[in-house]
Formats: sequence, structure tokens, C-alpha cells
Amino acid sequence: MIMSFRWYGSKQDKISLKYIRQIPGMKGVITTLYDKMPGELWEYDEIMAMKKEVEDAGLIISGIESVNIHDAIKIGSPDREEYIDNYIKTLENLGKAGIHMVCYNFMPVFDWTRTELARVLPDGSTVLAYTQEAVDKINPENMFESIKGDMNDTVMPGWEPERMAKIKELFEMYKEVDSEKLFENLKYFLERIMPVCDEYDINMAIHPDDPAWSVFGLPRIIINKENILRMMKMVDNVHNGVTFCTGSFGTNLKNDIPDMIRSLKGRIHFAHVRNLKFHSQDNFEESAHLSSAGDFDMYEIMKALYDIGFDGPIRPDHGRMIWDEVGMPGYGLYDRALGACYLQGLWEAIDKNEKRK
Ligand SMILES: [Mn+2]
Repeated sequence: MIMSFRWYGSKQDKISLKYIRQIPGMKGVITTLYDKMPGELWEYDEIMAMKKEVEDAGLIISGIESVNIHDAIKIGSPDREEYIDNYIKTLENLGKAGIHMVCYNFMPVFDWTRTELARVLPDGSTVLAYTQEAVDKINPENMFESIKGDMNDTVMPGWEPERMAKIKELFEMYKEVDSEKLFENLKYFLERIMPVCDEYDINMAIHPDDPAWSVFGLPRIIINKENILRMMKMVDNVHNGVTFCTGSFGTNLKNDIPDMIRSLKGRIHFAHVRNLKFHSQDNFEESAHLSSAGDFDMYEIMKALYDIGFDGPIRPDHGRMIWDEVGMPGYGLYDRALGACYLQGLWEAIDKNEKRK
């Protein structure tokens, strides 16, 4: 596995590449061109400039999170062709730049959804949290306003103000799109991009929907084993793969995470590993990474990744805000660094144990 850290670029991220490199075992960053709107073409020179900045700091770009999908592609409107053409060209430019993993998601309107960005735990740390009760009370058009105050003046991915300003319009555009239609549009997109992925060996890694069920009546499809295997079969190409995000699939307690990992052997191209603590199925928070801090067995998760021979980039996902750090909720330096060390500790123990057998 390639231990990696999400980095929001020198213009936006308070955390420097120097700090990231100082985390033990850290090899790469997962980043993106943050100025790009979904559907916009990424030029080769822009990609190379980003790559040079990262490599000059002694790290590698271990993958892109994300090259976002334009709504026209998810909706399947006629103008999707030009956006898919741009996407293909972007993948070609990434491939030429030596970048071989691209994360994306296929969630309508909202990216990930949390209802609190700073729930205070007994130890004084703060975490992102979700309650279905809060979602049920919110008019989706006010979703952004309701959490904006806790963003610490950062722009959270998927929650860009320009996008949120058009929320009513977006809901209208998705009116005719149900789960089947979304599957169909995803298939169409993947079939169009697979040739360029084959040519440049680019692993596409879809991020699951978070939480793993429908919110605000919008369809969500990347939510469980059945659907993700359907997607793998529907375009049966090794380059059609998954970002296995334990904290997203894990929002639904019916999802058996280690079993899902094993069933996706060869198709997990990127891993987000974090823990959740449930108060009930509908009320959970993003705990520290340790098994003892939440409800997941992190050893079993890492063991499953080990057993399927996972060798792609992995990153600690969201972390708590601790030690009075102020920054983007979920994306502080300290707790994610602790998470990275913990995951590497588990991996080392599993690896040594297996080799002694
Ligand atoms: Mn994730």
C-alpha cells in the first residue's frame, strides 16, 4: 500500500507539503486541481506544474481525488458528450503525466452529507456527525446554510458556494433520474472512457455514496455489495474499480466491510480507512481511527485489504479536530497523522505475522 494524505493545494490548504512529508511513512498526496469546475478540461501543463510542486517537496502524487463528473453526465442530457470528451482528454493528460489513479463519485446534487461539522466529544475533540432526524428536518435548499458556520472559512469539497447557489435548479434537473437511470448513465460514461483508461493504464475508482442511502429523495446507487458488484460486472474491465471508503459503506451497519473488501479483489484501486461510532443506525459520528474508538474492527479491515493483495494508495480519511487545531472540518493535520501511523502499525503487524507462518 502507498500511504497517502489528502492535500488541498498550496493556495487552499493550511497544511504544507513539508508537514505532510514529516508524518512517518508518508509517501504521497492525493490532490486535485482545485480551480477546475466539473466538466472542465485539465491541461497537461497544469497537471505537470502540480506534480512538480509535490515532487519538489519529496512526495509523489499517488492519485487524484477527484476529477469531478459534470451533472450533464449523471443526468444523461445530450450535452454530456462534450463533457465526456473533456474527461477523456483530461485522463489522457493525466496518463501522460504518469498519474494512474482517479477517484470520482456519481452522487446527484450533494456530495457527502453530514449534519454537524463540530460535534464535541467528551474529551473535547470535535468530529463530523450525522443524524437522520436533522436531515429530515432540513429543507435541502438550506442544507448549505445550516452547516456553513462550522466550515472555518474553508471551502469543503462538493459544497462549493457557486454550486450550492444553484441547488433548486439542480433538483429540478434530476427530477427524472431514478436509480436505474443513474446506473445506465454511469455505464454509458464508463464505456466511453475505458479505451483511454486502457491506453494509459488509469484506474478509475468510484467513491461510494455517503451516507449509503438516499437523502432528500435523490437516488444513490453505490451503497452496498450488491450494487457495487453490479457496477463491476456492468463494465467488466479492471480499470473500472472502487475507492473503498470504510466510513461511507460503513454508514449502513448491514454492510459487512471486510466481506465487501474480499469480494472486490483486484478492483479496489484506492482505500479510505476510518472508523465510525454509532449511537443508533441513524446517529453516528466520525471517531478516531482506533478500533476501540468506534464500532469497526480496524484490524479485520486492514487484514482483508492485505489478504486481497491491495497495493494502491490508501489514506486516513476524515479525522477529529484535536489540540486546538483550526482548519477544514475532518481535514486537520494531527488526527489524520495519528490515523496514518495507526494504519501502518496494523499493516506491519499483519505483514510480519503472515511472513512468519
Ligand atoms: Mn471517503
